[in-house]
Amino acid sequence: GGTYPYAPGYYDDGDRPRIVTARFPHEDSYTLERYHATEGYEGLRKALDMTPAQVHDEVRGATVLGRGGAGFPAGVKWGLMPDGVYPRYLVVNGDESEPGTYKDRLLMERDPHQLIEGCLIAAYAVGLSQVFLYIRGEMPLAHERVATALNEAYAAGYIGKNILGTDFSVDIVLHWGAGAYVVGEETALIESLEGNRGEPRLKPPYFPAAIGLYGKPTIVNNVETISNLSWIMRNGAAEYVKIGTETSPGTRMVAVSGHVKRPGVFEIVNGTTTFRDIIYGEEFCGGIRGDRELKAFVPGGGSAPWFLPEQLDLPFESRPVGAAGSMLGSGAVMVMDETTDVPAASLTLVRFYAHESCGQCTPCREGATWLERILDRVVKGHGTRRDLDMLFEAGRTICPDPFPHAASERLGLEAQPFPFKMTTICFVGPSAYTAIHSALTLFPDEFEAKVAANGDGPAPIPVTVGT
Ligand code: L3W
Repeated sequence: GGTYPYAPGYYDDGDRPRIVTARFPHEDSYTLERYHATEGYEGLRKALDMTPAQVHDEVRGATVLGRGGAGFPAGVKWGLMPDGVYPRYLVVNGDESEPGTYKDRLLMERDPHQLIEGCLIAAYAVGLSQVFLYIRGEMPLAHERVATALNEAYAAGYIGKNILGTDFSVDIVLHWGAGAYVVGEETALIESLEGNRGEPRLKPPYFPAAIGLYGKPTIVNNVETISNLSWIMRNGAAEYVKIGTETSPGTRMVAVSGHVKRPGVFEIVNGTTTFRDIIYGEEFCGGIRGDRELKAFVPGGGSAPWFLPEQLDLPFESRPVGAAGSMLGSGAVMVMDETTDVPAASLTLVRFYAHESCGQCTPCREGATWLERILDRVVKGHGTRRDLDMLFEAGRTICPDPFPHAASERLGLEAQPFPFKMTTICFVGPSAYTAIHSALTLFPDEFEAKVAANGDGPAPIPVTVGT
């Protein structure tokens, strides 16, 4: 266990509904004692009084959109497991590593019993008896708190054989990751759990729901998604959908970093809270540090296309590609003020993805590294105009149709439909290009200024394919 040199703040002020962070203000929010004093395990008791199908219906009715990035509804995902195939598994993805994202860590550190109760509710609903909790290796406190909570829950009869005197039995295994971003991708996580290299599997045709861990039906859900289940069982889906909007019900954990006065994690109402509220609202980030101007922001984790100040009034919605024209992925907002060196900021992101490429797909392994090297040259003032073209060319080998973003129209770019084309198995490669694509198309002058002194550079070498 231990503490962190940098502990992100969680801010509780302001009058708004709390679903997953309701216990956070208590110093001892992670203990079984506090959990019992605050309706803990009541959701499980309610679930056990219902049939599994009724519990599943309740979760389906709540439209809990997956909080890991894709926004796929949990209730629908559970229903995609083939009938009658056992054993089946629940894997909880706590391998949070998306740049700017640090919400699941707080949920594991501050309310581990809420997560465990959610696992039990899910296990009961879909008829499984084995859960794997996969926690990122760099989160020792989360690991310690979840491990302690698991031991407490076993001792109290919430986990194990004949839970609360019923014939429902579940085991929960804790697994500690070893520091690879790509293992947050669900099939790479499954490979890692099986003891293999953490490399994503091709999907489609086979999604984990049909063929997952050890070749068996497997549900992979994010920590925050599962953490909503206790509240839903206690209060009912009907109450849940009253919060937020019809397409994005409930709340969302948002982690804000960068040039704001108060970076931290906030539980916001889904679908109605705007980026302006989040960045400038007094109950959230309170504005840009030093009251400077906002230059751009990344709305949904490092993989998402960037937004400009003109997109501030868009609501935060748990949809993969909203009307907003960007993905709002993992709930991480990264804010850049007017002093930001945009090419350097995009290099920081590109470097991350290039470093984290698992190497399985050539376009990502080679392409992301090319992007990093070329951009590094540009940022250091050694690049030419040809390098800027090459960034697009190399990027297009990974992702021929980059994400649409709301600035497309303003810039005269054609909006691209989702899903975009990509030449890789998973999203790591395209994510490396997204940051560059956004930065280059939104702020071309900043790149031009870095290369102006060096001229056009060598002419492109003609390439003939297939001879
Ligand atoms: C059965 C079908 N299951 C889809 C399931 C699928 C998965 C879920 C969503 O990417 C995003 C990515 C990152 N039968 C199914 C089916 N499913 N069709 O639904 O699937 P998919 O492919 O849309 O997305 P994904 O692979 O889950 C996740 C983005 O998140 N991202 C990364 C976030 C990282 C973190 C973190 O570090 N914690 O959250 C950031 O935005 O780029 O777009 O379960 O099996 N026919």
